[in-house]
Amino acid sequence: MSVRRGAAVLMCVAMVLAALGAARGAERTPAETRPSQAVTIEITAKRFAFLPATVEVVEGDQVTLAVTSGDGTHGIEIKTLKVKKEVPRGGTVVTLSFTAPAPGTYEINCSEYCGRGHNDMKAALVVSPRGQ
Ligand SMILES: [Cu+2]
Repeated sequence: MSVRRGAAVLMCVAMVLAALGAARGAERTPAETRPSQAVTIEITAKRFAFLPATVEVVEGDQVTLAVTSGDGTHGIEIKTLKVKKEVPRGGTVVTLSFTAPAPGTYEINCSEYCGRGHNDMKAALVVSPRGQ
């Protein structure tokens, strides 16, 4: 086999593999994905908890947390996602927006010292896989 011919054969193999890959990708789309959604979840921060304590979203969703304080100043932070906002006293709504990351559980914590229970003031962001 000449070098040239060998190259042509390799090219054909590559093209067939690429076509197979594309076909497989197309098959997978309807079963495993649904369109991402914009979701807004209201959260109240109050000494020393967040309500709800579990926030459930789906991977890839455009999530907005609308947070208000039920008493003094708090903060809301999801360290893994590098998002953080202060939540002032007086009921002002603070929004925190992000794209829901890979499935798993992420800790939400209070980022402003608010008293004795501050270190225990946590909630969970639970991200489930798409298409379920
Ligand atoms: Cu706090």
